[in-house]
Amino acid sequence: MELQVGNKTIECVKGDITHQPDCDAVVNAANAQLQIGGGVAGAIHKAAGPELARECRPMAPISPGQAVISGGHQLPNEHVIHCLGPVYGRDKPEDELLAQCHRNAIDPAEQHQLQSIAFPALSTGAFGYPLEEAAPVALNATKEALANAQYPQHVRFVLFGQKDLNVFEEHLRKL
Ligand code: AR6
Repeated sequence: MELQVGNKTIECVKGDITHQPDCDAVVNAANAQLQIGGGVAGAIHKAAGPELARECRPMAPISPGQAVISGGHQLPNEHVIHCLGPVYGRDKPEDELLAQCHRNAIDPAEQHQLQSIAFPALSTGAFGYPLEEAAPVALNATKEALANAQYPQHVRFVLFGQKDLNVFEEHLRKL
């Protein structure tokens, strides 16, 4: 499902964040050290190869809400934008930090003039943010950031399961 926001589009799909070859960048649900982890970070580092962790080392550590950009290495994408989402119940206020992640991920896309970026549902796995709460925060922050930027033109949210996709689509309709 896709929503037109001004001259930009926000799309929600079911899929794997490492299989988005038509996007200029994918967003990593990173850890503070920007090293291989579980979930999205595990899949992205595995697909990108060990050079990704090597490139990221000098940029670490990052703090909740922050985003940094690297090359995509063996991924089909030119760049990876690494975001550290808030740990639910620990990094507060969670909603503001999660919104910051989305705004801060769009900043480097603007600087590098990237047409399209793909986000996973940041913080909703190991970091415990309930997906139903995270979806409106992620979508609203993205919509606002896109309104103030020239790039990216297209943002895709890649959800791992049908249930998660349904929740994102429900909130996308309300935007
Ligand atoms: N493609 C798309 N979505 C995925 C994929 C995938 N390949 N794999 C998992 N998801 P998580 P976080 C979904 O845990 O909560 C790591 O260990 C998953 O179902 O990757 O921000 C890092 O090292 C969930 O909805 O990220 C950090 O320490 C969402 O992506 C920590 O976990 C995010 O799950 C980050 O935790």
